[in-house]
Amino acid sequence: MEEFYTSGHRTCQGCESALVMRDFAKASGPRTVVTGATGCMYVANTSYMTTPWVVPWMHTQLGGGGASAVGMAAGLKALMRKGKIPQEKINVINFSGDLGGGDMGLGGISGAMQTDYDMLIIIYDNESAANTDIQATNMTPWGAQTTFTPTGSKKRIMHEKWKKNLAPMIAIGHPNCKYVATACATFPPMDYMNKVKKALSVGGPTLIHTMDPCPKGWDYHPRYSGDLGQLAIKTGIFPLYEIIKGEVVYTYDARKTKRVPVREYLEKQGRFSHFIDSDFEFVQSKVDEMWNDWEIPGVAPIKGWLSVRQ
Ligand SMILES: Cc1ncc(C[n+]2csc(CCOP(=O)(O)OP(=O)(O)O)c2C)c(N)n1
Ligand code: SF4
Repeated sequence: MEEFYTSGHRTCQGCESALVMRDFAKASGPRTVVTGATGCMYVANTSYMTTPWVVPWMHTQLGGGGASAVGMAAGLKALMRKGKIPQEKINVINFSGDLGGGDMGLGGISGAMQTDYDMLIIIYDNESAANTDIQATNMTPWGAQTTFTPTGSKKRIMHEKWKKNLAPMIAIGHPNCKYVATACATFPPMDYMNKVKKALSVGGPTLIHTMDPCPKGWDYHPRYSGDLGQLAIKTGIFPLYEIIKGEVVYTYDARKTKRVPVREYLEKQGRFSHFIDSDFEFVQSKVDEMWNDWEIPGVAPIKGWLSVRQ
C-alpha cells in the first residue's frame, strides 16, 4: 500500500498517534483532504517547508476540528455542484486530540455529527494535552500523574476523575451518525485501518476514537508502545467496538476472553509509579464493573448514569 504520511515529522520515537495518522492516510488513499487541530500531531508534523503529509493538509484551531471538516466537505460539494472540480469521492478527515476534540472542540464535533456531509473525525487520544507538556484532560485515566496532577506527600492521587466515555456519547446523542468506533493502531492488526475504510464508506458523518500510547506522557521506553496498546485492550480498560446504526459489535470481546489483570498494564507506566495496592485494586474494580455490570458491557452503564424518579 502506498504511504501518504511519510518521513519528515518530528514526533517522539514510539509515538502511536503518529501511527494513527500514517495508517488512516494509508487506508483512505490519495483522494483525501485532511484538517488537523492544534496539538502534537499538528506541531510535531509541520515546520517551515517540512511535512510528512503527501495529501492536502490544513491546520485548524484547537477546538475547530468539527467546523473545519464541515467547511471542507461543504466547500468540495459546492465546487463539484458548480462544475469547478470533477464529481468524485474525496475523503474529508479531521483529526483532533483528546483535549482539542474530546473536550474543547466537542460542540463543533457534535454539530458536525448531525450534518449530512460525508466526513470522518478521528479523536486521537494520548490521554493528555501532550503538546503543551502533558496536562490532564477529561480523557486522562484515574490516578495518572500529569504536570497538572503530580503526586505529593499530602495527596497521592490528584486526578480523581474516571475517563470521559466519548464514543458512546457521540453514538447515543447523534442519530445522524451511522458509524462510531474505538480503535488502537497496533492491535488487533489491521483492525484500525479496516475501521477507517468502513467509516469512509458508510456515508454521512462518522467518528473513530483511538487509544494512543505516548512514551513521553505515559513515561515508558518507546519500544513498549505496541505492548501497551495491546495490554490496554486485553485488560479491558479500553474497550474495542463498532457502533453501526445503533448496533454494538465488539472487535475484541473482553466479555468472553479472560482479561489480563489491569495492574500489568498500569505498572509498566511511570505515570502510575505512585500507585499502591489499593489503587490497582480500585482501577481493577472499575474495569470489572464496566464488563460485568454495565447494561451494554464496556460501552454504556445506562442505569449507572440515569435513573427514573418513582
Ligand atoms: C484556544 C487554545 N488554547 C490553548 C492552546 C495551547 N495548546 C496548544 S496544543 C494544546 C494541547 C492539545 O492537546 P490535545 O488536543 O490532547 O492534543 P495533543 O497535544 O495531546 O496531541 C494546547 C493546550 C491553543 N493552541 N489554543
Ligand atoms: S508527546 Fe506523545 S503524542 Fe506527542 S509526539 Fe511525543 S509520543 Fe507523540
